[in-house]
Amino acid sequence: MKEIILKVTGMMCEGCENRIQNAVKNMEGVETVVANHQEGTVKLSLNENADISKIKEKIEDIGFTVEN
Ligand SMILES: [Cu+2]
Repeated sequence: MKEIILKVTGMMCEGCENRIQNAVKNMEGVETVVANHQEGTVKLSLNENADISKIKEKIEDIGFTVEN
């Protein structure tokens, strides 16, 4: 298992955190996802089935910007 911290801009509140968490939590290979709008981070625990680029795309598709 791998821990990844994405820098994500555009989150303003808990609603934004929930939007990201709900969009990502059932994706292939995602064990846990915790978004924090104050830090501007999305912390992911991923197993070997995860495709990080797809996860980033998903976050961008719903209106946020992934910086790393
Ligand atoms: Cu919000």
